[in-house]
Amino acid sequence: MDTIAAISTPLGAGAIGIVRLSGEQSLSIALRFFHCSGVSEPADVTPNMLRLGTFIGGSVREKCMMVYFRAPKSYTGEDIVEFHVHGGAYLTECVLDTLLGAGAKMAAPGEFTRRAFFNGKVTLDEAEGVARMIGAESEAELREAYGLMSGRFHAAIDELISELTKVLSTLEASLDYPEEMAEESDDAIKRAYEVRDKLQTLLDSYKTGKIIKSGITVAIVGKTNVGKSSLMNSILGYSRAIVTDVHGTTRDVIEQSMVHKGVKINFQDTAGLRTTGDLVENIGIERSLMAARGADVVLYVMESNRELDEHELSEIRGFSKKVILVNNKIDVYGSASSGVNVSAKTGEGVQVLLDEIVRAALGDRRSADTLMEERHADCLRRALRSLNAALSACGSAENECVLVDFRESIEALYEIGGGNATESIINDVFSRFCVGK
Ligand SMILES: Nc1nc2c(ncn2[C@@H]2O[C@H](COP(=O)(O)OP(=O)(O)OP(=O)(O)O)[C@@H](O)[C@H]2O)c(=O)[nH]1
Ligand SMILES: [Mg+2]
Repeated sequence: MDTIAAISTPLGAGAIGIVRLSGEQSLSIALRFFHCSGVSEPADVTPNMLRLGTFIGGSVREKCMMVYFRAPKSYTGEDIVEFHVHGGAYLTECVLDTLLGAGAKMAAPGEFTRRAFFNGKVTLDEAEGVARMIGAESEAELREAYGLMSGRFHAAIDELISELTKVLSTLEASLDYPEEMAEESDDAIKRAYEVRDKLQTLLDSYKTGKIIKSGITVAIVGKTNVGKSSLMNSILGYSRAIVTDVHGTTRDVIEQSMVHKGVKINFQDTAGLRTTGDLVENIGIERSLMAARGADVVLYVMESNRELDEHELSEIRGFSKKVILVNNKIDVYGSASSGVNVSAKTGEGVQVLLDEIVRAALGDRRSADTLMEERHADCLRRALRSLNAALSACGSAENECVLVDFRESIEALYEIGGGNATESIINDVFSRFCVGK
């Protein structure tokens, strides 16, 4: 296999830039340019140790560090060499060009991790965890990415596979001895139902996974002048939206994201709801309603001295979303008996409101695994479909068909780890990586 090379740090000025080689020729290519006392041939290089030396090649004469990881104890499972040079787009590109000129091949996006996968260093889902970790925008997303990358999620899937495999072999054996094994096969089917429930729970968590990835979308709606824009500004800690005492100040949907206790939240401030003949404002109100329908959570803001009227109640029902009633301006009007009491002016109650938003969107999901990848959800849906088909046919005459469905279910679960994933699935996974990873 070719020896590949790439710049593994972001392009641009930085303190350090890392250029990486992977493959059999890594060390011999590297030593053509790296000069360091006591090192003249590959055998002189101790693995896993940074060495200070000089990289001389092309127009580069760079004091830098080099580290060698000997196969198979490396990220890719192959020989790897990294040069840690001064960061800088031009400098790192010169180093890379020099290595490419010496026979290394430019790495494709994700090719280092792809090699790690083919060398059995990571499973496909663990590799996806690596990509997710690199792209994580919040602590919650990072936590789930670690769950994937560390193999915790994989272990949970493996357990389900092994359970279903046991069920399958019991049922296979019982084909030949149906009467003697009646009790065992009943027991196996019971266990298959348990697996089915676990699959369903995992699949249900995908909704949460998607929210963790993209953030909780929160639409702030309510009548004009109740303090929606003030609330958004108070939450963000700066004046993002225009605030005046004129009714109908906000016209467009104003979006801004922030992170609360490790969870990304995307706020949308909207035009106040009222009947008006103003063409522009009416378009704004239409957009407010659309935002409310599309959000994960709706904050329905009103002044704390008011109760919801019939019209508002039916409007809220129409959102068919999780709605949190927010009573604003408690600094003037005092607290109300239901909903969350806040003052956008003083900031009172805002942290409680943020906690409430996270709870409403994600519930209590401390211990369970959360499904994060569409590919995994697709595999689980297929596994579940086949398992359901198998279970509903159990007991009927066509036992062979039941076994086929059980096998299909197991196959779909195997696909998560990449064991039997097709070339195009694997290509798709790695195409989402950056070059150099
Ligand atoms: N005392 C007090 N005044 C507030 C509070 N929140 C908002 N206001 C005032 O209420 C008025 C309207 O505030 P906005 O934030 O513009 O209200 P809005 O709901 O965005 O209004 P529209 O954009 O017109 O729909 C402004 O004069 C704010 O200063 C609060 O918590 N306490
Ligand atoms: Mg406003």
